[in-house]
Amino acid sequence: MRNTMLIFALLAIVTLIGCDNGPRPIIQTPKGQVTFSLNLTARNRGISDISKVQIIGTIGNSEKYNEPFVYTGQANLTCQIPVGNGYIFTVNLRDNTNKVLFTGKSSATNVTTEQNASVVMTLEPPTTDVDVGGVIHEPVILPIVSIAAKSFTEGNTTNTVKIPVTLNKAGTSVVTVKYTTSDVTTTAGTDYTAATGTLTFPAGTTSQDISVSIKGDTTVEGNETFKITLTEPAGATLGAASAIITLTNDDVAPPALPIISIADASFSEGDNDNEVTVNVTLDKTTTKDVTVYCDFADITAKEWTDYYSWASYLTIAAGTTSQKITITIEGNIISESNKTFKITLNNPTNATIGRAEATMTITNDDTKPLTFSVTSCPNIGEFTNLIGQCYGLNPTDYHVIVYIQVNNWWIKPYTGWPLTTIGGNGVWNCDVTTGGVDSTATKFVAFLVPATYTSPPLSLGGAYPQDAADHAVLTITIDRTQTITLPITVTQ
Ligand SMILES: [Ca+2]
Ligand SMILES: [Ca+2]
Ligand SMILES: [Ca+2]
Ligand SMILES: [Ca+2]
Repeated sequence: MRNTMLIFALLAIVTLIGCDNGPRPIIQTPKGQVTFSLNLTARNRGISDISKVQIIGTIGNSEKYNEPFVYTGQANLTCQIPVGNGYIFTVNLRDNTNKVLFTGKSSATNVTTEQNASVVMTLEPPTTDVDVGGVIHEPVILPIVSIAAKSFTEGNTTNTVKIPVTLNKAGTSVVTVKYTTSDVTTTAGTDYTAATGTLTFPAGTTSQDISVSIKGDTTVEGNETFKITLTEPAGATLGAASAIITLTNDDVAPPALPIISIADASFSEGDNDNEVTVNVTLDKTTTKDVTVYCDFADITAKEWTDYYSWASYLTIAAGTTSQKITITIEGNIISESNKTFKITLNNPTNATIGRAEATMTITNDDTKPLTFSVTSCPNIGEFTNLIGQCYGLNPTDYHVIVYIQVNNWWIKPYTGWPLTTIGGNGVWNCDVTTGGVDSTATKFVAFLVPATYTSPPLSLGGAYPQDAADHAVLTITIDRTQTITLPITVTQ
């Protein structure tokens, strides 16, 4: 049976309208806005019986909203409701005794929908005289303002970079947001100029740039970072509120200079002057010629006695890694200790010095016993010299005395200079045909004698030089009438 109080037809228009009355934290606690329109129609009867309207919103069993209104006959009742999935709201129409006349109840509604949604309300008790329904409008969601990390090549001079700040959607009104820079690994004023300000997004725009002046240089350094922070948005809410800005290094250190070095070396002395070489090396090639000054200094060896070279600049050509120093080793036959000298490198160009000093060792190779030899002997009638070799002595400590026998007379080929000196390499060389019939001599005798000995004049008649023989350390006698096999060697 129809309730006699239902003398009117109620048309409840439930409308969520946009809440664009200024910025609100929509994302965190979004709300829609509901307008109830109570429209009296021809079917309405006894509308004055309705004195209150109550709107109750629930999600599940949880009541989220409960708002009573005094009904004064207006067509529209506006209220805000929270947003949520499965939202159900109820409209109670009461009389002045607070008795519920009708209850309109919606089905579950997703109030966060981005789409406008129709809401159908079922009245209790059922009636065909009252229509209840409406539309849910999407809540107004402010744009989200964000900034993203960005990298810029530093450059070598001051330059301006632009860092975009974006809205996820265009606002319907002007959006502003403040920004400021702060150091992370950069130093403001050195790496960039600190910046602060306010960005303004005209309605309908979604991007604005922050300009920052970057102080590029040519110093080799790591990447550096600073931060930009957004604050105090107006007409928008903050999304990613800060971002790291990276200034990437674009400076490369020049390649390191090659390292120039010299290593220790040793040489067998030999018995004569002989050239040896020592390498000066680079650890890598270079595109430029490298020069370095090489100097010599005695340690136990004596320059010009045991070795010689010339201090000078040495060049290692571009693309190569070594060059030789040539040194002359002055060999002798003297048994002696190893001797050393050093080579130093200094004043390099296009290189840095690694090992600057090296010790050169002249190793002794004179180990033979006292030895006296004839290595070359002219035959009868020839005019070449009698030549020999000594070892195991200091040549300055000995002389060689040579006599020849001609027609059974012993004579000295050199009457004024009877002593033949021994060369530094032990070689001695005596002209045995200084005049007359010397080339017909049938015998030679050579005495190795101390340098302190001087042979006396031969006795008249050409007797054998017995005094020299008595002072000789070693003696070689050659009979040129016999077959001679060279060398002839005697040792002590
Ligand atoms: Ca740079
Ligand atoms: Ca730099
Ligand atoms: Ca030697
Ligand atoms: Ca020697």
